[in-house]
Amino acid sequence: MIVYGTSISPYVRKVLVSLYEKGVPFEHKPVPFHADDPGFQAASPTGKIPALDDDGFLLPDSSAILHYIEAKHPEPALISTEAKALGRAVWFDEYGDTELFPVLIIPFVERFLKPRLMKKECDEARAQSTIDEKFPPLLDYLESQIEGDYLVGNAFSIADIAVATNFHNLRLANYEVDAGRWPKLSAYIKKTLERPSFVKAIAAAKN
Ligand SMILES: N[C@@H](CCC(=O)N[C@@H](CS)C(=O)NCC(=O)O)C(=O)O
Repeated sequence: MIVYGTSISPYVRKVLVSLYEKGVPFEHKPVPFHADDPGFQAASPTGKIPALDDDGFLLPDSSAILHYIEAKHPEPALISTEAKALGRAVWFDEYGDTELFPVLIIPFVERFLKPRLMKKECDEARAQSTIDEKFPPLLDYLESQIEGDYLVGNAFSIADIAVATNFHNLRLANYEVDAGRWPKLSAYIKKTLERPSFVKAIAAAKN
């Protein structure tokens, strides 16, 4: 099994965390998006990362890949089959990808990606106004959804993967969730990013 995509990407990190949680061996090819690697291009029709090649079976998209991995390697379960838990897991995966990512990625792009990797100037005003104006409703909602250690029931799931992955990029942007304003979320993110699967996936970006 080959996973394409650098794990600096929150979406690629989702796939690596899932595979580490399940103990599935894989080869990691940490290509950037739109890389000209022919294997990657065949697996990713959009040029986006991640993409998967499982013995010739090609699949793009982090959510599609997570569901594929779940069906092929059901243990330990990262998606419950119980109706409500399943519904919530799919919802938070979607929420992480389409609501959190486009907003939470902005400080990372401005403060980390542009100066370090793109050799461009950071637009700090854009980063700060996003944090001040766009973050609060998203973080308020997450704070309201956390009761225990996990977003869905009593088990770690794709919901936790898809939400927490975005917060590692924020750390790289020198942003930490304010524990005074969002105490449950702050503790939850810290604990989730300390899981061995996240630690390994984060370390993979440094290779
Ligand atoms: N829905 C896709 C989104 C993947 C995605 O947008 N990846 C970004 C990197 S973080 C990318 O490849 N961007 C390049 C582009 O948008 O053309 C998934 O879940 O895998």
